[in-house]
Amino acid sequence: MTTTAILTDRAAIGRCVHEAIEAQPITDIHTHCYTPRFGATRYPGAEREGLLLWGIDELVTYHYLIAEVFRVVPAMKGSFSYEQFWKMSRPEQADHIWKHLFVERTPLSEACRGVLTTLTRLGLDPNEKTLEPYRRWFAEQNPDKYIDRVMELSGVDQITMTNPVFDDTERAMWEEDASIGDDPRFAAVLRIDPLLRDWPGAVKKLAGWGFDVSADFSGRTIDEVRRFLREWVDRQSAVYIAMSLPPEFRYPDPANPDGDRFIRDILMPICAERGLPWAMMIGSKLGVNPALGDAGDMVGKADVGAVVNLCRDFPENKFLVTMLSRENQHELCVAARKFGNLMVFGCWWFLNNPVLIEEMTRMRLELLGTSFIPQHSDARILDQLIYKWDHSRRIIGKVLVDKYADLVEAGYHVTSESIRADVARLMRDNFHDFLKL
Ligand code: RAT
Ligand code: ZN
Repeated sequence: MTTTAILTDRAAIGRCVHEAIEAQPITDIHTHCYTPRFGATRYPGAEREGLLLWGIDELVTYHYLIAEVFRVVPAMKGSFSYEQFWKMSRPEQADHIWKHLFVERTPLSEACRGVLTTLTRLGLDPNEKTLEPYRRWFAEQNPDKYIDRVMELSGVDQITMTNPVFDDTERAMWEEDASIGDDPRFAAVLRIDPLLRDWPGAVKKLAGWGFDVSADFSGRTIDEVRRFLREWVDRQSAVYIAMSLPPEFRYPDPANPDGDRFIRDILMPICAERGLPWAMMIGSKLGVNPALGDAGDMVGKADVGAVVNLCRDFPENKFLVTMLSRENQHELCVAARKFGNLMVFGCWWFLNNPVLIEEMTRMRLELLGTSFIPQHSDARILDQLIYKWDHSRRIIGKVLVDKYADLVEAGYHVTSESIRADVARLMRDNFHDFLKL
């Protein structure tokens, strides 16, 4: 096939899209994976000795699967309790989940299927009745080299971390040695949820860290919180600043003048000064079932109007936005048609299922052309990059084939060159270009 070949039939388009999407390196714009210097899970034994989670026990105890196991072994009076589960060691939890979700039942859910895809792509048989054979295999891997293998299998060229500065363990690691984030395979992101989710609590912490701040914004508060953000953006070499926000998030918000003030007088000026996007992940209701830990969060419909107001009122700022509710997706796409400083990204968390990825990708292509970022992995466990991208790539490819076939029918000359350029935009370039704006 020459680079300028005009593709006229669906089969040729299918082959070309498939080749392009397999060959295209992906920049994963939101994960919870870490450089090995943050410490990693250790095998045998699956002890957590740091923040980089990987291997079979972590894969099987992913919080999406913890939620699912409590559906089939519910925590009801007289039977298995949440406390019992949390008292188990990680390998015991993994054995419990494997038995109930993978051996005694067919692992049909997307989170279950993900473990199977990952094992298969690693060259392992996903039909084992116990986890021991996998544990032996993972015990032979070196986490640092294993990162390369996972990146090669998933086709990811850069993993974007999430670096919550209000997390005491992680903050201490950065303070001890800021070069901990230096690894060309990774980029850092400054995550600051408490500054909007709990302003008084965040101020208390900042005061404890030596910043001259007050919850009522008096005195030097504005300058000092700006100094805090600058210091951390620099320490982490952060590529954007991120927050997960509740469905109730509004801007402006007459009920939350502190939030408005923080955004207007602190966050927006710092992001503009440093040329950094504000990534807003909106629609997570935390801890509706606190007993489930990380698995206990819920989705709620959010207000796209808040994003519209921000994009209009701060034209010098850039906004990377994803929303958790399916019901918000259409309105968010329409908002993106109005503002070049709004980049819609990913199918977040409960939307990271084939049926919804397909629907959202189709809708975004129809409303936005290729000017969006179709997916991020949200991998919490390194190995998940393999399945999250394997599954998403296939769906994005399928939707693209349909769209190119429609163009052929409309008389347009679709070429292999333009397909490769579109795929590059979607899977990598749109993100980097947006950072450079
Ligand atoms: O998808 C997830 O694993 C969630 O628990 C969250 O991490 C979410 O993606 C977030 O970044 O807050
Ligand atoms: Zn996340």
